[in-house]
Amino acid sequence: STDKMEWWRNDRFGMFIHFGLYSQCEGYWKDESIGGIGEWIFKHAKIPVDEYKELANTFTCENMDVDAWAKLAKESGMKYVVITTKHHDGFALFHSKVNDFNVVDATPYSKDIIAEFVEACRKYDLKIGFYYSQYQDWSYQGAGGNNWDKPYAWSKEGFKNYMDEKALPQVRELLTNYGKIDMIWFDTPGKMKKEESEAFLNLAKDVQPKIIVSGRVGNDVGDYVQMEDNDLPKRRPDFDWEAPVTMNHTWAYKRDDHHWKSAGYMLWQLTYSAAMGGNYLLNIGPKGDGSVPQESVNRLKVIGDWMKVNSEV
Ligand code: JFZ
Repeated sequence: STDKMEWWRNDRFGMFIHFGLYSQCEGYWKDESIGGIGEWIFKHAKIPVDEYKELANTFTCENMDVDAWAKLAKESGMKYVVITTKHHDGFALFHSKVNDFNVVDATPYSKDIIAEFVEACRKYDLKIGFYYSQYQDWSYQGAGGNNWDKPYAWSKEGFKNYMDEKALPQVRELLTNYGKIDMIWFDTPGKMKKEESEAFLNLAKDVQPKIIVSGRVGNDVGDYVQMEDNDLPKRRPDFDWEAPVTMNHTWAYKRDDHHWKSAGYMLWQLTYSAAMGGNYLLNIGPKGDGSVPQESVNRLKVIGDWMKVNSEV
């Protein structure tokens, strides 16, 4: 059918951006190196919620240039972007009227990064995807994933309250205030029930009828399948799929992670994904100041040069 998936099946290559308060930590908490992926430091270092929230006070983004992020995606041959509007820590990169743990109300930067980025994406004609952690929210009492810090623990009633008071209203804000949005990238559905996944799906489709909803909205109600992170299928699947992939071993920036994939390997992954009928969503993790690691820029330059020669532009 000539459906809303058409552009997505044609474009095949996107940029994932993991950026938030955690980016400032670079994998360290109080001079101690913390294991695991960078955006999970809140959890992995067992940081008390109030202390974690203080990271907002230093979020100045002094070397951030969202136009440069979008330009980098464009010049790399990418056709769409997916940015973390709110990751599991609960901090929003956009202005939210329903929760003040957001970039405008809580940080010295005080401007809506999502609004700025959306504008840049339109300038470079990139399709726009919003990552939103609908289940896990480690700074909101009762939300998913909260099991180390008792007062914040997940509960049935707590989760309903979180959905009604924060998650659904924020998804509505995201899909109402920024014009046409092409994709919403939900993640880690955890213990969500089918009705709950459907509440997110239905809201998204009500506000943006042509939006593509990721499979991790949960309970198999999304529009396509997200492969396990960094995993490519052995055989050609008979469904729409996308592989989210890191350039090293973390999504958010970690200063000590030097295990970079080569540009050649990533080009192989991209072409292999396209040949297998799927999309390749390649991640960058800007540093806490907003600048893109040089290692990522260098690799994307090689990929972009190859794309210019080998694809129709
Ligand atoms: C999730 C997040 O927890 C992580 O921080 C990052 O944003 C990543 C893109 O998504 O992590 C996952 C989600 C699903 C799987 C693995 C990691 N999976 O299905 O294998």
